[in-house]
Amino acid sequence: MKEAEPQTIRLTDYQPPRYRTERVDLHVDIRDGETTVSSTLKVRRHGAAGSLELNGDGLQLDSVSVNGVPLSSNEYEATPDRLVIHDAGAEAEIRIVNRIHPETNTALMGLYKSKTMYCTQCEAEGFRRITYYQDRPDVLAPFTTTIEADVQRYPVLLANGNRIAEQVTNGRRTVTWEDPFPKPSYLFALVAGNLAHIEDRFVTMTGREVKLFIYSEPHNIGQCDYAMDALKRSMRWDEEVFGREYDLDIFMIVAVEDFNMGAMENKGLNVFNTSCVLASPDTATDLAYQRVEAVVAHEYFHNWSGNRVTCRDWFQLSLKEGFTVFRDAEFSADMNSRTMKRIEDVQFLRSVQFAEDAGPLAHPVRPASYIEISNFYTVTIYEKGAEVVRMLQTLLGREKFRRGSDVYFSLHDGMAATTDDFLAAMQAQTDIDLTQFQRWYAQAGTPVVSVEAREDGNELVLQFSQSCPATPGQPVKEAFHIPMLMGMLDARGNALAWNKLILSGDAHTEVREGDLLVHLDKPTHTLRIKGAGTGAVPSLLRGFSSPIRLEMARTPATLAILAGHDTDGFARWDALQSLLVGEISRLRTAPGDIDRVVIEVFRTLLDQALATTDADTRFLLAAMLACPDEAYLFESIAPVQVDAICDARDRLIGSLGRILHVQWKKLYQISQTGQPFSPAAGAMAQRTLANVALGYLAASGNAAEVEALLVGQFESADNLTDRRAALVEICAAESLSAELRASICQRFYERFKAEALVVDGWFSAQAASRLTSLEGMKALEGHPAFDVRNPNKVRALYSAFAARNFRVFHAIDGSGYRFIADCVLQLNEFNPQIASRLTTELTRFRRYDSVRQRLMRAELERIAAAANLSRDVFEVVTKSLADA
Ligand code: B3K
Ligand code: ZN
Repeated sequence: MKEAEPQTIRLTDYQPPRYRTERVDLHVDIRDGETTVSSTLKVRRHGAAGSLELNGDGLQLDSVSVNGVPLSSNEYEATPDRLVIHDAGAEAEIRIVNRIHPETNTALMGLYKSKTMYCTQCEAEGFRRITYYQDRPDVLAPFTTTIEADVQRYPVLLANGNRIAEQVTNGRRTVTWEDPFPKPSYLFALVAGNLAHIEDRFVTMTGREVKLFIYSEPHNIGQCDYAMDALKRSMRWDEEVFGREYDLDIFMIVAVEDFNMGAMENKGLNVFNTSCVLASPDTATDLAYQRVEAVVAHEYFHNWSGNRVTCRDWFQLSLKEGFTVFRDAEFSADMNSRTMKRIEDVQFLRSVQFAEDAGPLAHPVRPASYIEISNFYTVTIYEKGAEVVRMLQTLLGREKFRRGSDVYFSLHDGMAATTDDFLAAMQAQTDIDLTQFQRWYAQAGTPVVSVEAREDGNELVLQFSQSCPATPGQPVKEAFHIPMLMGMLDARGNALAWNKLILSGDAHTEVREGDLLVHLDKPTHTLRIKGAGTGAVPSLLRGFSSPIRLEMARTPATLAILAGHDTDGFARWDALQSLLVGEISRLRTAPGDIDRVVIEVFRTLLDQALATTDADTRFLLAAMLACPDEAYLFESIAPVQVDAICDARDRLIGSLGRILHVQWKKLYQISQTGQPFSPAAGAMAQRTLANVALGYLAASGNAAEVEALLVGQFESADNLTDRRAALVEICAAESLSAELRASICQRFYERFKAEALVVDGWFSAQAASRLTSLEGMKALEGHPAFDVRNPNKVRALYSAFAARNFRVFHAIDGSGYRFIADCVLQLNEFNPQIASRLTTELTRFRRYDSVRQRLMRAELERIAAAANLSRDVFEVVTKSLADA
């Protein structure tokens, strides 16, 4: 263990800081092997007399003085992790000099070296690895930062704010940056390197000109244009949709190769993982283009939701993350296909967040305690947090929601706020009482809404009941306020208008944009609908109006009506998902053919796909025709029998491929555009559809056909989406010889070995293939391109294996689990955050059979027993093991 007994931090213990920091002046002197940080802090006490306590993490103190007078040893106490000044008086100027070693900083938190450049990552608690400071989000101050470094090797020196001075003396360049906006230390950033850049400009809604820069290492600069375009679109969109204008005169993005996550919203100086900036047709898939667009927007949007209004403490993390994910999702929906974006987000939420909510690490959107805050950058805080914001928009309606957002920003500008403040700003706009809604922030777990439908004379009666499973520390849940959007179809699938139907029952309802909004706020509700006719079909949870599991017995025929006819695209997709999950579940134990209903729905959808040229429709049909992935099936079918579910899924895909072979072929052919690559939605939709067809054809053709198809696409593709889709199929195609698979892999590697991100995709395509055994994994681990110190490589190899190579990871002899546990132990030595992330792959044991449960737990126990366990990994393993 890092510290003797890791402390639990609790929301109920929150105390405001004793001292405010009014100014920060930093001087960072970068030299080979050692960097010296001099920090001048103007502090003022507001509260009772007492010591000034500053956080550190592995620091080496040189000197500390107060108001120009060096402190003697009895006036302060310093360790690498803490500096306490016993009496700093009512106001003081504190000067601290300390040394750090970025070159050996492998945790990638604080100031570290990535390839040839120096960069920082401070959220959540990395600033304390740079200098002693009150490293907490409710201490806000304007910063001035001076960086000094060798002029030849580090000609570009960047920090937050506007550049105010620059000079070169004796081969050293010194640049000073001033950030006038008070900010918490987690938003601090600096970069030093020999970087290339592209430049552009943006004129804001009030006519101010902002200079835009994207920096990267010189060999990557040709791949930054798409990110710049996305940045300008984000800036305009935030003005138009949320009324938010950018505030500084300059906005910079820097692309870094070694980065623990996607990107970071430091004020005026966003630092990005290269994977979220770089894009070119040959080196980025459509998914990567979309991710670049979304992450550029997300970090930019943080300038208001996170930076101008920040979090009071880390329990409020979802205040900025949930809201900003909601904002970036709306942006992506406006830029591309709204339905497609919603489907993708729900898919992710259901397979990853629902699993978290059902496992030992379940926590509320506003957690009540943590050991290591880095462990709380979770799908619950981000994605479920965004769903909570979306529900508020559904409840209030768009207009009032926007007013609430305006009020929130103006009331809390320049301050640190809480989720309660956000809710209060929304409450002020509506008569709906949001008191109960607050439970979405406080209670963990995914609510289940069961619906029973029956016809009673000429009425359709819907009986709703809600419940929520126990989660760690929360055995009993109180009812949530669940907004349920619904539509009605008659027995033939025609839409029925709510104003023609007569409603009664005990649920409060209102009509919203054509849908019925039902407020489910009690354990049970009854809704009676008159006038829909016999056999009418309710379309529930339209647009996925709340993050719940819907349980309702529906026949394949009913689901087929919804999938074929519903006017809500999301609901069509969702109905088909239910139909397919049901079918796969049935096929696990039934040897016979697949259900005719499924085949007929697919036949109809394929006909529709062949007939349309509309991008939105193509996206929707591509999503519908794709079989639910294993992660979602594991979430939906209990108990999880890994092999049986994977086999049943393969059987379904193979059968649909064979039975509808002619249509798949036609669809594949007409989807070949013959046009040069474009990242526009229309072309993307076409590629998506073609590659869905490719998957079915690869699963069903004879060996020669499959080889011709896959190798043909692999060779002729003019973009990475198509080439990689072929590679993925080739890696998984049992009908191809091992030699052929290996030689294609080798050719791919030879062609792209200079492109680190493409090589990442090459690693993950192999790691996720069922044909890659543990020996194969070890060979990849030993490949010269693999680098365990680079988080992107770790994710590409280990996480892809654990999260997607279901059969090998879950091998019944426990070898897959052992392999990942060994990786965790190795990573724990130098990068706790990445180690901790990988550990979570072993924590969902409860849903597997007893043999696998035992094997997974044994590996967690082995990790728990290791010496030098980081706080990050410690928290994950102990919480998981406690939840037997
Ligand atoms: N706020 C950062 C995440 C920081 C993670 C720290 N372990 C990126 C983002 O959500 O925009
Ligand atoms: Zn964020």
